[in-house]
Amino acid sequence: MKNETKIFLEKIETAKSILLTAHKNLDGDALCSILALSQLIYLNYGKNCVCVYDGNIPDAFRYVTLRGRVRFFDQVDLSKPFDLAVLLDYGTVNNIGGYRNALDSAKFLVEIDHHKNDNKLGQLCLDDDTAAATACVLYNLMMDAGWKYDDKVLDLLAMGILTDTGSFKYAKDGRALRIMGDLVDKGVEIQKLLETLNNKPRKTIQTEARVVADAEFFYRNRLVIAVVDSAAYKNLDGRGENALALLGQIKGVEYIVLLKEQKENQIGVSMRSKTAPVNKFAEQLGGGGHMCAAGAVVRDSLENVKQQVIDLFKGV
Ligand SMILES: [Mn+2]
Repeated sequence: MKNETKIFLEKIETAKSILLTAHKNLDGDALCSILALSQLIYLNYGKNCVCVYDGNIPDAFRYVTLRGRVRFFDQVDLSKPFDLAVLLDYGTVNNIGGYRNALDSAKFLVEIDHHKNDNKLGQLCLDDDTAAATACVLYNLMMDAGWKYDDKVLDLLAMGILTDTGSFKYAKDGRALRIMGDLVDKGVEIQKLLETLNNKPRKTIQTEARVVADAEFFYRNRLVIAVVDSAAYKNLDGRGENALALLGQIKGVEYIVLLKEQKENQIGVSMRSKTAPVNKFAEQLGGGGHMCAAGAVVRDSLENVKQQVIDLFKGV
């Protein structure tokens, strides 16, 4: 067993109160990693963790197992310092929500992540920035610790991996697939899991379809930009993954950019690419991410941000 794992197990054993959280606006990996770890700690130590989030959880995840266990931070008493806090899948300190004080006041802070981050917050870092998902890091931890698990843990780990890798599109090596192979051998049914996500509001899908229909193409169709204005933004569920995926299916398109007017002068930028690195463009907008999936939030008007993006991709 790794030394870091040993330290983590000791901290769990002695903790009377444990807080689990992740980045703002939970995605599948963040949500499922929180829930899987809470269930592992319950199964192996009989302890109930407090699980909190800030921002939104997409409706599509409503039927994820144990979903009810994670609560909006403002509705939970976080005033008393926790013995142990675990921050999962957070990326950078900018992505931490209103529960930041509870992390700072915790007696011991552990982070479990797969994002590149030069400014780590954890006193103990169980990170692997080469892993395809935090759920992969958690699976390796579970195996290293020799923890017992149940079907819920397996489903949650599988869901985290499936959503964060875009059903393995973003897996850069075979490790995520080998982990999934083991999860399937242990009883996970991928089709059943994916079916639980087909649960989006009608207005979401119809908004995404309209956004796709109105998309604009640049640089010999290499770049496509789709825009969600503030009125349409209310209808989105998650990041507009369907719009990004549909536009990516177009012949000749390499870069897909979705601009979302979250509020006046605050534009969420989601970027995808088929093969070329896109995170370098996101970084120039003050954001970051992975090779083929990145993003940023820019405080400017929709028009200005759109022009910035067009300029940024000049020459591609
Ligand atoms: Mn992740």
